[in-house]
Amino acid sequence: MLIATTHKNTDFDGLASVIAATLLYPGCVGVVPKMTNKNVEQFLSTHKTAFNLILPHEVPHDEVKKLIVVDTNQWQRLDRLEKLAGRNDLEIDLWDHHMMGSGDIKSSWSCREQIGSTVTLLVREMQRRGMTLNPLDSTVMLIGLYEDTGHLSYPSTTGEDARAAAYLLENRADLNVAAFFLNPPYEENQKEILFEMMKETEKVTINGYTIGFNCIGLDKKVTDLASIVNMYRKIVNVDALFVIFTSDNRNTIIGRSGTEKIHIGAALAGLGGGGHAGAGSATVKTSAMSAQQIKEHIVVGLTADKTESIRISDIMSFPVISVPPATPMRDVQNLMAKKKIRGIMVMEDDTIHGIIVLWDLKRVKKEEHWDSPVKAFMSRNIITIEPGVSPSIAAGLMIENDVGYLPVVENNKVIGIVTRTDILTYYYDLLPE
Ligand SMILES: [Mn+2]
Repeated sequence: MLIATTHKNTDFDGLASVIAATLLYPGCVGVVPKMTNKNVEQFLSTHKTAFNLILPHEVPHDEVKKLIVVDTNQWQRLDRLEKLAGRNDLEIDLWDHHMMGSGDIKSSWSCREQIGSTVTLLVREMQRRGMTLNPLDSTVMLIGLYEDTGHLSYPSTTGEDARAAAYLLENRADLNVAAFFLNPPYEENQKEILFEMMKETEKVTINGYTIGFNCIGLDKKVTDLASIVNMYRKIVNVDALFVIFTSDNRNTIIGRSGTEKIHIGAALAGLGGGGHAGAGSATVKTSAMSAQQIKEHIVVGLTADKTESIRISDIMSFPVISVPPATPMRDVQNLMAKKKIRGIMVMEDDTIHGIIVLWDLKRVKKEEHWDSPVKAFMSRNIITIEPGVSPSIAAGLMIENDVGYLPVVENNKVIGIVTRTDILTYYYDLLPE
């Protein structure tokens, strides 16, 4: 017997990948954990019989010759399949897009890639084989793909995800059905949690990013906390949000990030959890750590994280060309042309007076103005920056102050200059080889 299964608290990516496996492997039966996310449960209640699916207690363990695991690589996240963990004769195929954390499933074959959703990997294989799908299969796979990639908008989304989505749409995936299951209405107790979070959010700045923390006590079970956290992160407008939900004996930490620079999965790996750059979770017993300790643990981890290890000093231009304030505009123009530079600092004895850029030369309308001193045309709005800060902070300063150039100052000396172009080049990875 050949079975395919996924993690407990199954999301649509997990379910869709199981269904995809039943289509890719002839004779394969899908095993869906008993506990699934609310929207998956709702979907299964009406669609279950359309797929080749069974529940964990229905698996005849001894007959299983091959196991296909999708969307996780940990035995403990599977539902009631411990008996299979110790079997040497069991063949295991693994399909997963979780690259962080230590998986303990030893596969005979695997397809693991950093990609928006696991189902993308399986859909790609279907496309390779030239398979034709029915609208129902296409729809559930599209829901899984959209859920994990935020409709192809999360930073983890790749071209492969978009290609897979295109293939599913060509195979008549139904966007109305997808929209229905992807946007479930909020329930009363979910709203209560949201209002509770709004009362107070602690904000901490780490490496230039704003991180929000909430600690919420739960006295009853609330479904789909993750989507509440996701929504609230946008409401409070923080780069990343961690909410620690405390119930009787355990803390459930759910994190969401809006920037790849704050990797939620990595931040929660130290607490025994995991996830992606954009989303992750962890569970810690209250006897092991208080909510406050968990928060401190995350802060320390993020502070030490040097994901954005590039500093302004790495991308700035130097040495800085400067002229004294009395320099005639004609000389400034010649210097720019000769040195092929777009900006010149106006300085006297290490003191910055201003900056003159190529654009300012357009303001020279009359011929005699070329004899005027540069100080008459220079811009005096100078915002400086230190060499050790990150490009994202520099970008923020430029936007805030509407300047295109930031002199880089160390020990009161200008050691370089960073321009809008430098920042964009860095962000879009267009640095010359
Ligand atoms: Mn997934």
